[in-house]
Amino acid sequence: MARRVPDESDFRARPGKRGSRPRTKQRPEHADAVTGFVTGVDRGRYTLLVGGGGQDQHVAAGEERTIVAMKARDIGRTRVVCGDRVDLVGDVSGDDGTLARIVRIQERSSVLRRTADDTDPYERVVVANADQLVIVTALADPEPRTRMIDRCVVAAYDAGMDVLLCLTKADLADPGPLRALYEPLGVSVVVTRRAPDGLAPDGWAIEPLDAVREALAGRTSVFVGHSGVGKSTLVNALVPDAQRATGHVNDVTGRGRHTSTSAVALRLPGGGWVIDTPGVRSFGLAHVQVDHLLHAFEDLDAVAAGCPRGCTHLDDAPDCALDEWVEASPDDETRAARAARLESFRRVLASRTGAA
Ligand SMILES: Nc1nc2c(ncn2[C@@H]2O[C@H](COP(=O)(O)OP(=O)(O)OP(=O)(O)O)[C@@H](O)[C@H]2O)c(=O)[nH]1
Ligand SMILES: [Mg+2]
Repeated sequence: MARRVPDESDFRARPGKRGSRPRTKQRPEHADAVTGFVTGVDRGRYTLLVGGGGQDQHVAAGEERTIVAMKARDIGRTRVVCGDRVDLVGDVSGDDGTLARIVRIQERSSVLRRTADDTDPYERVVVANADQLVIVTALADPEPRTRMIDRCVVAAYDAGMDVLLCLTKADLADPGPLRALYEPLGVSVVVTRRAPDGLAPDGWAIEPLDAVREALAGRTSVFVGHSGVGKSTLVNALVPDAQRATGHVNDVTGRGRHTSTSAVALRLPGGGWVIDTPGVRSFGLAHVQVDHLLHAFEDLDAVAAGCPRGCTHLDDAPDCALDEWVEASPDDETRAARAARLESFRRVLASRTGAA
């Protein structure tokens, strides 16, 4: 419900009802509220973790239990998302059939946002309080799209999150070229594959997991990427009782089936959280400031310092230092990599400024 400023009618029509509608005064304090960590959201019902041994970054000490809650009217339309820490009142026992109420969202350390496309004014908060964005990209099936990766990088930098690029399905294609494209940007890269038949006891396993585990340990990481790239498969490999449903990639369209439909946070053995999210087609950046874009491309940012004043950095920009940087490549391989990076930067830039 929208907050409303009281007007004359409030006072005339309801004399004597003083104090019954504290619209602009403080809301009830809910001093007895307990803290919960949102692990899932499904049609107005929130799954939360309450209590715990005090070892977890998101869960307060106390007897750990999973409870279900709805939003109280106090917080109006504000979206509560996976990863949020909230204050809860009402029945917080977690017993079957009980429903607690979320009365407050605690301050968020980070907010990952996206818009449907670059002109969409409506920005969605995807998850809260994550410190690392894991861009899950299949090396094949579906084909990798550097544009998507670049855009996720921008969204992560904009949200103040670190980036990990996880290249899956290395059993199907060589990770070399993508590695070469992203490692110079300072993005950490891990590569996983389906283990050859016979290696895994039940016939199907993802390897190697050590580097992935190390990169995720103790942190709150959100997995994003196109449908079918293997986000849920990887989560299942990392979290033994995750039981996330996984889907197939359509042979004809090369697209996944959008198997996962809502974000879910799962605790990693040994500490830390992973948040599995539904596959997205694109990552709209309407909410990102153009000025911030270049910062997300560290290598280009340094080069662009040599651009003429007011340079747009677009294709037709005269004397843009980024073009000179490609020209000055020491060999063909470098030239190809630089040209590809510049191209993807310009694509994002052009779509943000409407020049595309
Ligand atoms: N060959 C191969 N296939 C894989 C690998 N990882 C996952 N897959 C397959 O890719 C398909 C899609 O995997 P999912 O884990 O459902 O993909 P997702 O990213 O969670 O997809 P959405 O939930 O739709 O966003 C499944 O058929 C997996 O078995 C891999 O390393 N190699
Ligand atoms: Mg999935």
